[in-house]
Amino acid sequence: MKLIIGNKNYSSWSLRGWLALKQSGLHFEELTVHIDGDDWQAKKQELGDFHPSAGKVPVLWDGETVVWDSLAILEYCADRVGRDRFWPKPDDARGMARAMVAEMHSSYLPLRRACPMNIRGRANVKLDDAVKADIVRILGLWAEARARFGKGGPFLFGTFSAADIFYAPIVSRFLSYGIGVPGFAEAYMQAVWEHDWMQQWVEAASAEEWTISQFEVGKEVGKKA
Ligand SMILES: N[C@@H](CCC(=O)N[C@@H](CS)C(=O)NCC(=O)O)C(=O)O
Repeated sequence: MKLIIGNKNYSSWSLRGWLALKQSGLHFEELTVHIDGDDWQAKKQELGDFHPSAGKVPVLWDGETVVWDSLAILEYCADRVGRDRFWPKPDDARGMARAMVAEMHSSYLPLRRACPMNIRGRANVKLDDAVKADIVRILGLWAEARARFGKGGPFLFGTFSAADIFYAPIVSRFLSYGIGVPGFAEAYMQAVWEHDWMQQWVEAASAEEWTISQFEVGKEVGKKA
C-alpha cells in the first residue's frame, strides 16, 4: 500500500490518514508532497478533475484500488483489519466515537481557518466568538468521552482509537496557539502528543524545510511586534 500525504507540518488531513494506517498495522509506503510546490500544482493541473481525489491529500493506493479522503481511508483500513482496532466495542461508546469523528470531519471551520495546523509554530491569534464556540464544543466532547468511556487508558475512549486519530490535529493546534484548557484536557493532549506515532510525525514535520505562508498565522510567541 502507498499513502500520499502533504507536508507533515501543515497537512492535518494527512496526519489523520497516516495515523489510521499506523493503527491498522498494515505495511505501507509513504510519499510526501509539498502541497504548495510547483510540482504538486502542475501535477494537480495534469490530473485535473478526472482524478478522484480532486488533487487533495491524503490518498491511499492499494494495488489498483484508490481511496481518498481521510475518513474513507480509516474505514478502508478498518474493513481490512477489523473494526475493533479503530472503534470502541460497546454500542454507546462506539456511537459517540463515530459521531465525534463525523463532527470533526464536517465541522469546526472557524477554528480550522483561524488556527491552521502548524506543528512547528508557536503563535498567538485573536479568537473570535465562533472560534471560541468551536473550542468550547470540542472540550465538552472530550470531557464527556473521557468521563463516560475513558477509564481504560489516557485517550478519549481509553485506548487509542479513531476518535484520537481525528482529534490529534486539534491537539497540535491547541499547543501551537497556546489555547488554555482545563487539567483533564491537558493530560489528554499530553497523552496524544507523547504517543510514539505522533512523535514520529512531529519529528518529521520539524525536519521539513518547506514553509507555506498562508498557514503561518498569528504573532510568533517571543517575537517583538
Ligand atoms: N476531506 C478531505 C480533505 C483533504 C484536504 O483538504 N487536504 C488538503 C491538505 S490538509 C489538501 O490536499 N490541500 C492541497 C490542495 O488542495 O491543493 C479529507 O478528509 O481527506
